[in-house]
Amino acid sequence: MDHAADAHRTDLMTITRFVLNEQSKHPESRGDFTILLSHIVLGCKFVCTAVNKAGLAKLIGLAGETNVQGEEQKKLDVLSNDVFVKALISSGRTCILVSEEDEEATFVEPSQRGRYVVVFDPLDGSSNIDCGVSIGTIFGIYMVKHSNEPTLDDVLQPGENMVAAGYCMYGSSCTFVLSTGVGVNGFTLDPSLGEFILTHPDIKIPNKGKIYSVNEGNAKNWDGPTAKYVEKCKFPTDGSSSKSLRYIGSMVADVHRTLLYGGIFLYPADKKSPNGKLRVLYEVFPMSFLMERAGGQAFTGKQRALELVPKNIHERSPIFLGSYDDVEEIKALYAAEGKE
Ligand code: FDP
Repeated sequence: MDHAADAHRTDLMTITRFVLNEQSKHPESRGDFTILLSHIVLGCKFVCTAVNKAGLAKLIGLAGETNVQGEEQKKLDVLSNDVFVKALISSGRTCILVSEEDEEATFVEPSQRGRYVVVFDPLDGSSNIDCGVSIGTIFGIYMVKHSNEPTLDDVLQPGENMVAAGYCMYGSSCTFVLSTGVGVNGFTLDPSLGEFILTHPDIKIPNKGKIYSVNEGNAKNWDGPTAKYVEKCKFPTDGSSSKSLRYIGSMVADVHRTLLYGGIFLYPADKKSPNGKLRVLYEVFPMSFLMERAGGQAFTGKQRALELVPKNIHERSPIFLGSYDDVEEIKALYAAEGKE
């Protein structure tokens, strides 16, 4: 990218203009997706501002409530959830919402109902809020199957049925990464304009990377293939260089780095958590969707992640995602274990 030219750029590709351009390729489109996305973008801008002001406004700290996973909720989690739920319902384009923060799915009342199901984690990486480390919002969008009478069946669809997925990272800059099914594009918030501008067109993950990303503190409880894989990252036997370890502990930030630089992000199963930690609908699926669309892979230890069919809305799954060749290696280790 030519940064000198960027500084003088006058023809700005905002996210709205980008999605409208995409929409114009589908003459039958009614613009519903563009409207829905503009409400998600608004939610992200609001949360970005709140995250930036959190230290000042004393928004950080416990809100005195516990979320459905038994974690203490922070004020920013509560605020972000409220903002997204309201923004999504008021778009008039949603019929079911599933949020990490709400035990039950929200069924939008018929007068405000649209055709989309949105699954989201309004503020992922909450243990990083208090120290100002990057956190983010993750979302996935499905088309409802039964528009007259939406049911949980409309939510419990495999990830490959998603029509779009993305995340917004609240870091040193605010970055919105989106795939509407073909390709992955990244937009950076220009705070002076209040607009997301296309800065990372057509992101492709390198086929192989030099970084692995995992919470090694759980190593004593890992299964054989995960332990062997991480050992290979550190002590390769094929003459290649060792990989570097980078782990922020904030899925959006760890996945964003993996997408741009290549490598692998792992949150495996272990003896204490046989299903891993990350949630299928609003963490594993959207990130797997983006990885595949960028040329990478996502694997659960048993199957392609996007083929999973969740049985409940807060289900968890182990996940290995990132560069194509790196994920291929962990797949081979699981396949070899299956033959033993
Ligand atoms: P957090 O618990 O801080 O909300 O989904 C939760 C998540 O963060 C992910 O963002 C992150 O990748 C993972 O958990 C970190 O878990 P560990 O602390 O167990 O490594």
